[in-house]
Amino acid sequence: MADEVKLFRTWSSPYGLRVVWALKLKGIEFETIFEDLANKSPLLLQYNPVHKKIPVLLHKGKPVCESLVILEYIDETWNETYPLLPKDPFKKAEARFWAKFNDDKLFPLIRKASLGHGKEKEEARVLATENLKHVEEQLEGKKFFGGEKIGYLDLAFGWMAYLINVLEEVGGTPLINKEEYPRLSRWMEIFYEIPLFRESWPDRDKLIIKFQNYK
Ligand SMILES: N[C@@H](CCC(=O)N[C@@H](CS)C(=O)NCC(=O)O)C(=O)O
Repeated sequence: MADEVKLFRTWSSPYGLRVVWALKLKGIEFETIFEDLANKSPLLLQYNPVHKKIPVLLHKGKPVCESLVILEYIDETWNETYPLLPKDPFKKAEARFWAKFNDDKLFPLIRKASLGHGKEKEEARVLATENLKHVEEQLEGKKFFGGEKIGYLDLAFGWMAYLINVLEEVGGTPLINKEEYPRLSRWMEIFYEIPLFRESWPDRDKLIIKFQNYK
């Protein structure tokens, strides 16, 4: 393999899948190393000694950690094919802002709204539905968060296309419906059907069991 690209990830991690999608969009060949997080490999601990988390991208022997950082690394390293981030500094800042909002706020809220219990779960559900409105607004007049083509922000939000309905089912907490979130619902359908990503979707039944166990 000319460029020596390896990706440490798990079968289900949304952070790992972001990187898979970015590599596929760029047409980069890579080897996947599946980690068991209950028994992390010495290589994972060596390459990500700070957080000890997947994903890790290894490029020519050098590790890059944190999925959003990895997306930017991929975009800058293979910059002649399929741009992920906008060129315009303001649009780039906006994309980074919403990706950070997703990781710091939205995803944790949705997990709590689905997998939490009691008052904490209900409070998270209310906040999650409020915050999902911001996401819905980002799609106004656009097919993708990136505009006419999938971009960095689509990859950051990509977990929703396969995980939201699993979390809704496990938590018994409906979050997204076509009436309140028409653009986001449509985007989730389109994203899920992208032929390039089809092979990457984790098995839904396995995900249900995984999150039931969390709960
Ligand atoms: N902010 C990190 C989050 C990555 C993350 O949370 N990875 C989880 C799997 S989904 C992990 O490796 N967890 C192992 C652990 O916490 O020990 C990123 O964007 O890469």
